[in-house]
Amino acid sequence: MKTLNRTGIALVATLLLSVTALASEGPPDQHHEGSFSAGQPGDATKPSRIVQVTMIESDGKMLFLPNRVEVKKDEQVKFMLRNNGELVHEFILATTAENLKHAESMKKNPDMEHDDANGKRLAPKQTDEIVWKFSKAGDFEYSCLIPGHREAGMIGTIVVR
Ligand SMILES: [Cu+2]
Repeated sequence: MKTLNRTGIALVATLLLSVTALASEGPPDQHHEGSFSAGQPGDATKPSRIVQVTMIESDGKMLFLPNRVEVKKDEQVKFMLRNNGELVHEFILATTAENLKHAESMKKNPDMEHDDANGKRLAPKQTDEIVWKFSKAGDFEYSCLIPGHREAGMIGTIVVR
């Protein structure tokens, strides 16, 4: 019986190892790897323009204040984030196309955690910050990708010229 148990444990351990190996050999999860669609992570030792962004809930809507930010190409911005709502919210900086794709995958996995250079998840009353260098010109956005929140109004536009 003891031998059998040991064999069983060894089998489970082997299976776990194979699963882990498969997971790490799979294609990289796009939003957690390498390049970012809206520019690049900033350098906190260099000067940044401060932009305060507050997350609020009001009359059934969920909003970012402000919901539009204009940036000069190659400008570095420090987003000072504050969640003033009663719910958890996110701030994910990307192109609209990337955020929509990401939102689809969050519908399948709503508890997906974000602690990427281009995104933060904030508990109610929590503050956080993101330093970002807008090295690409174009139209970008910040959005909360928790299912239903983007639809409720949590989108902000970023114009980089
Ligand atoms: Cu939200």
